[in-house]
Amino acid sequence: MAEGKSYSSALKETNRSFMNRLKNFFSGSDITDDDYEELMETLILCDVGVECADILTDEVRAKVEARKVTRKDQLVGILKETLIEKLSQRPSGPDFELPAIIMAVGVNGSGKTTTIGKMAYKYSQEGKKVMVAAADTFRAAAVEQLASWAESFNVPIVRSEMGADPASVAFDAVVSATAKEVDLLIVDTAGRLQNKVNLMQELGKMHNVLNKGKKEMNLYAFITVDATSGLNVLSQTDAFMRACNVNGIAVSKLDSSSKGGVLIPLVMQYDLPVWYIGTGEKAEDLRIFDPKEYVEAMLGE
Ligand SMILES: Nc1nc2c(ncn2[C@@H]2O[C@H](COP(=O)(O)OP(=O)(O)OP(=O)(O)O)[C@@H](O)[C@H]2O)c(=O)[nH]1
Ligand SMILES: [Mg+2]
Repeated sequence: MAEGKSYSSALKETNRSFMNRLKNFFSGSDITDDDYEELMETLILCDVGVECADILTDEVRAKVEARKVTRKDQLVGILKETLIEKLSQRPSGPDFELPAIIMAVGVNGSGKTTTIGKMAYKYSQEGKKVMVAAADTFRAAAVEQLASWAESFNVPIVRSEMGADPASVAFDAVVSATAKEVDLLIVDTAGRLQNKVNLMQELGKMHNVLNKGKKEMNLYAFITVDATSGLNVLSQTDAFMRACNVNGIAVSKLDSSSKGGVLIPLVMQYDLPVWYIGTGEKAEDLRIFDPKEYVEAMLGE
C-alpha cells in the first residue's frame, strides 16, 4: 500500500503558524504572565477554541508551578506533553468491528465521498470485501465521483437513478451486502446543512432502514468535518449527533489548513473517537488518528 502524505507534511502550515507565534518561547528568559496570554492567544488562533485554550493554558501553568520551571523555552515541551495527555484520555482511531455498515454524514463539501474512496482503498488493500453505496441521489456528479473511486479499486457499487429516495438506495445496498457477505459496506449520503430540518430527518430515516436490514452486520455512522472550517465543525458535530447515531469523526483537509488545532476541541469536548484524518486528495492520504503523532507534527518532535 502506498504511503500517502504524512502527519508532518500535512501539518506543515499549522506547525509554521504555531511556531511563528511562539517565537519568543525559544529564548531562555524568565516566564512571565504575558507568556500565558500569548500561549492562550496562539491556541485560539489555531482554532483550539477559547474554552479548551483556557483549560490547556491553566494546565501548563499548573505544571510550570509544580515543577518550579522558570525558563520560557521549556513551555513548548510542557504544552506538548499536556496536549498529548489530554488527547490520549479518549480512545482514538477507528473502533468499528467488521462486518460493518458505515454511513457517512456531514455538511456539503466536507470530504465524505473522498474519505469513503480512501477507506474503500484501505480496506480492500487489506483484503476485506468492500462495497459502497451512492445514497447521494441529489447530484449526478456525486454518484459518478463515488463510482470512479470504486472502479479504480474494483469495489462494487450500489447506485440508483437521480432523485430516487436515498433510503431506498440504502435498503438495496444492505440487501446486496448481506447476500454477498461483504465485510464492509460504506454508504455515501448527500451533504446537507445542519439547519435543514427535513434533510437531517432523512438521515435518521436512512439510519433506521440500515438498522432494520443489517442482520449480523454492525451499524455505524461517522461525520466528516473539514479542518479548514474552523470551530464550525463543533456545531456541525452537535447537529449530526442529534440526527443519527454518530460513532466517529473523520477530519479532512488537514493539509489545507494553517490552523489545524480543531482536532483538540473535537477530542476534548465530544465523547467520540476521531477515526481518521485526511492528509491530501489521493487514495492513500488517509491516516488513523494518533494523538502523539498529531501533536508532534504540530509542535515539532
Ligand atoms: N487537500 C485535501 N482535499 C480534500 C481532502 N478530502 C477531500 N478533499 C477535497 O475536498 C473536495 C470535496 O470533497 P468531497 O469528498 O467531494 O466532499 P463531500 O463531502 O462528498 O461533498 P458533497 O457530496 O458535495 O457534500 C474535493 O475537491 C476533494 O478532493 C483532504 O484530506 N485533503
Ligand atoms: Mg459527496
